[in-house]
Amino acid sequence: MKRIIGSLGFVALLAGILVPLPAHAASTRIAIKPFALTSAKTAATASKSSTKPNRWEFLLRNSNSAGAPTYSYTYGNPQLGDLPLAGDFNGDGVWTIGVVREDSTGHMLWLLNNTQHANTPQVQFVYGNANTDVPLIGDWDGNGTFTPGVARVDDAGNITWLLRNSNSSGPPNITFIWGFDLGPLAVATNGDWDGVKANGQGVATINIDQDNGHWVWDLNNNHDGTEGDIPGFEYGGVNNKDAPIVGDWNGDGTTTIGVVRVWWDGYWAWELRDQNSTGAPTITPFKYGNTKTTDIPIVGHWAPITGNKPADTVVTVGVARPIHV
Ligand SMILES: [Ca+2]
Ligand SMILES: [Ca+2]
Ligand SMILES: [Ca+2]
Ligand SMILES: [Ca+2]
Repeated sequence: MKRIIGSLGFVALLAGILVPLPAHAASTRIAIKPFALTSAKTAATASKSSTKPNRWEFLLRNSNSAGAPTYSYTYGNPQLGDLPLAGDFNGDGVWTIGVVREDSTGHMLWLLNNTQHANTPQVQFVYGNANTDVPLIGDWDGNGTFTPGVARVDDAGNITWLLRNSNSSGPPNITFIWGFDLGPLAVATNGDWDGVKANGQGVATINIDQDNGHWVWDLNNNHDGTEGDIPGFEYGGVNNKDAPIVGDWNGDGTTTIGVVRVWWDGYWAWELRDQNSTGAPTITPFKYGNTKTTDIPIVGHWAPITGNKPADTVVTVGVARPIHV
């Protein structure tokens, strides 16, 4: 999987996890990798093999506020390059954990769980190419089940989105070209930006405005190549070391924007907004997770379904932390 390194070492996300877009063309591979993975690898290299991080520890909290994790458990292995992700893979309303791993043939192996705390993958399949694609997971058809997709950038920088509607190996059900990769700090993500379930989750690119260092969010609702579904806008930026993150923070059915900011003390500060537009955070900023332990921010609806709206659809915080067990 292509990932960002770059001078800022930036991350971004797939439905729940920060994953960057590849730089264009394989030729100049500006070593792209989420900084947390990079840090984990660096730490692993510097330490004895017996103490290299060999598990992701998931620390998930049922509230967008500072405090202790509601759930904590380990799954996946950073040494194998596992990229953590989260989604509702079986459509029961609860988001759970998975990882994407490069297999021996250069493809992406998806190892997903449908229950919190599961130690072994309950669903696994191969989808996408590790060397060319950025993995995404989303509810592309709006039926409530999250399934795989990839963003593939060609040599000209055009992005092809290849989305599949079932958690199994096979061809994409939806393919379209949209967006342009502006460089190694670009980000691919997805969400239900318009709150219209019938057209499912759309995709998005988030690029840096080279003049002012702000993130520019470009959201597509409808799986076609037309521009301007939601006019581009700015939120967050590299000057504050912000990593973009998206979620339905208020449970109204619409996925909106946010950033996690590296605070002076090394903690992640979450600045989440309930509208897809420029403006201030609408949720009181809070700290959760720590860059010093190389936590990767990850979000989802972790709590059991209770029959209460909007509580049943609110997306809340979490981190994946590389540890040694
Ligand atoms: Ca589920
Ligand atoms: Ca679906
Ligand atoms: Ca939609
Ligand atoms: Ca919302």
